[in-house]
Amino acid sequence: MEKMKNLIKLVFLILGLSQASCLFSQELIRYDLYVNDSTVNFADKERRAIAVNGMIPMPTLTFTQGDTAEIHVHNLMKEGTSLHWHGVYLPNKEDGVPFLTQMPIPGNSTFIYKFPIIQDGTHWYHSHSGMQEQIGMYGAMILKKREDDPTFRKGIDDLPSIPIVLSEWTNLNPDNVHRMLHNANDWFAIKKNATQSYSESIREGHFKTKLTNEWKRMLAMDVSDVYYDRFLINGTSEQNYDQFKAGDKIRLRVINAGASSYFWLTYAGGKITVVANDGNDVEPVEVDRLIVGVSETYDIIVTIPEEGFAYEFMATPEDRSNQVSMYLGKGIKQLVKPLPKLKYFEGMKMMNDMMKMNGDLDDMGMKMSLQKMDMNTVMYPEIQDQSTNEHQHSNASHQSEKDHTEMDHSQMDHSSPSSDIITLNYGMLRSPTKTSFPENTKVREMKFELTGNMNRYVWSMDNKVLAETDKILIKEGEVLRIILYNNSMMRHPMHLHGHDFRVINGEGEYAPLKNVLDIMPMETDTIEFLSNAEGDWFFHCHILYHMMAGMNRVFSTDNQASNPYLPDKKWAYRELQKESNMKHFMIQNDFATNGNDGELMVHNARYSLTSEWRLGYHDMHGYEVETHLGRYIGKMQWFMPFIGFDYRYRKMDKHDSEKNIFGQKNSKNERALFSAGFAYMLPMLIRFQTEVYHDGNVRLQLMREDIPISKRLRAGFMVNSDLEYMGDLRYILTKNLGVRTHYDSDMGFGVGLSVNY
Ligand SMILES: [Cu+2]
Repeated sequence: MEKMKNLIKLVFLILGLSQASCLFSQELIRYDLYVNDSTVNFADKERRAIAVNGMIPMPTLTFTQGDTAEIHVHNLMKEGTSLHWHGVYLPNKEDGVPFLTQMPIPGNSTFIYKFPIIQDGTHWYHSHSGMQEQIGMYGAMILKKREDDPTFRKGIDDLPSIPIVLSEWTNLNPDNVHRMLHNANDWFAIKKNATQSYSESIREGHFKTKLTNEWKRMLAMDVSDVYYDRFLINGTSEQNYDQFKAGDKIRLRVINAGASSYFWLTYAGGKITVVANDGNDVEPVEVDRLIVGVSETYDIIVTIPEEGFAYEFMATPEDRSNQVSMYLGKGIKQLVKPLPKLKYFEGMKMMNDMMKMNGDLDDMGMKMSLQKMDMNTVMYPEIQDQSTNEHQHSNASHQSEKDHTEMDHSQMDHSSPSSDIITLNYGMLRSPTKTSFPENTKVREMKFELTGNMNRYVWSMDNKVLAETDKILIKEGEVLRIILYNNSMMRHPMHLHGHDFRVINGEGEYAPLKNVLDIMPMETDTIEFLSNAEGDWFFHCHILYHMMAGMNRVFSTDNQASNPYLPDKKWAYRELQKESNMKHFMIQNDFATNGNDGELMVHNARYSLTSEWRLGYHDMHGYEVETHLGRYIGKMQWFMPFIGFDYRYRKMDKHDSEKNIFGQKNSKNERALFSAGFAYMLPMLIRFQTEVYHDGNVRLQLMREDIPISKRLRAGFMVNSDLEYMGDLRYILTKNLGVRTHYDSDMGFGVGLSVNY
């Protein structure tokens, strides 16, 4: 009996061993991730964050191609969460998008993601729930290439490598950031010194530029929307790697895990060699610098030129408000020249030229694509100064006035000889292997215009937010060729889940593979992907505040099997739609010597409900409340029809009724009136409003708020056909507080504190 038992044991042992040897090539790699609330102090204030295994960024997950990943997510928080594996091919139910591929992982529960690793490359992972990514839920995911892989590149794939996770931090709650963006609050511009006010424009000789800008109904322009208190490289401000010697080559796996910032990469030790992008190999290409779009990854190689030095590798956010660094090597620090401040008015002038009166962009026949012609170059002093010198030189030798547009052209083109700085663009990426699809594959073409408006912070595709569109049905086996045109004033990093797409950049069969496409204003780019995975795949802008504002779509394969993690897909899709069309709330009140007036607003992508009130103490005794419910029409949302209700009660000594400019009598003491009308945004951002009340009275009104006089001083005025008028000046003290003085035809002169949220 005992012998029998031993024999059975032996058999099991042998079976076990053979299984183990089999697993050697296909290992099951398990990670346990504990997601928990945490407190951090990144910028002089204690703030709530979310840490995984106590870390921000989340721990780096490493797998080798052929492994099976098994990731146990233990949600120790009260709120739901999720993890999305960015750039990774996997079954749809493992993709980690709440309400699209699974239900949120409830608080105090564990969810297991399990999928085979069938690719290599630098990828990352992050929460796809609410604003959790912003407060810490991002981390590197490195998929190593096997040495016996035919695409293994000696001298590249065997170099020592360092993951670099770039991110930002704000002490503000990201929900509040989102709300402020939707309310066109210019606090971030004040913090960034990018108000572009009238007095600043005069000082810099750009008064006409500013006037034209407002004539075309634009607010101050910037390359990014949010002010950050701090930028982070692997969760800190500075890192040192002093183990490297002269001649060493290091592969940096750079991941932009920022919520809304692009980063410039520069290196003190010479050229940067780009070898992979979004986890896909590219033919090595040498550059002086490159910009990493939000959620993109770049693998780059840098060299230590000499012994005795620590070479700075710097990441600078696109708005150049700060920077973070890593030092490679040991010894005296070799610094990178920081990127000089942007010339905002030059950018404004460029935008003025491109903006048509109807809010569309006009590329003036330049056929821009693939980041090849970076219009923002007009704002870069480091390139402008260089090229100005050279132009002066060439002008002198030519002795003639050069064609102006041609000059601008060469200034904008990085690869032109007018600049010595070689900047990477998508046209320079080439896959080392063929990426073309099998012949006879059916190709379906789709076009999307990227649309949006800064004033109300609505971001959409074809002027529709996700809440206004159904899933886009696709078939497995077909190629989707997608033509994107960016008709908005900002760049957008468009990300596709679960697939890589080819970027059509002139490299033919060797077109590079990516899963994020940065598309600059006015550019047209073509991407194509083979639909080869069943399920619902998100396609969205990865600037998280643009995504939350509605700039997304879902590609959905037909005849899908049911998803065990998402029993009711129809209901879930409506939840997803709601998330990308949230209501935003704003309130302000002026506590002044002559009275009290304020406004409350609740609005989403299309609708707006506002209530304005005035309460007088002296000249006007009484109060009035005007409420309007309107719907914004068109891409630029300049036109808004509305219905309203107006209530007023007041005691006036002088006269019981007044006449408006049309001679209509206006009983002013007490009235409760319904109205209908519309508002329209005129050039110079003047709001024209007309409404008819149910007693037949008509009111026309012109109004302008927040004229930027100086960095912190705002002016405004109002006149209407009831012969009422108002003028005000407000000095902004903090995000929520200002000092305001105004003169009102009813309420008289007043000074007070203006409070806003
Ligand atoms: Cu965007």
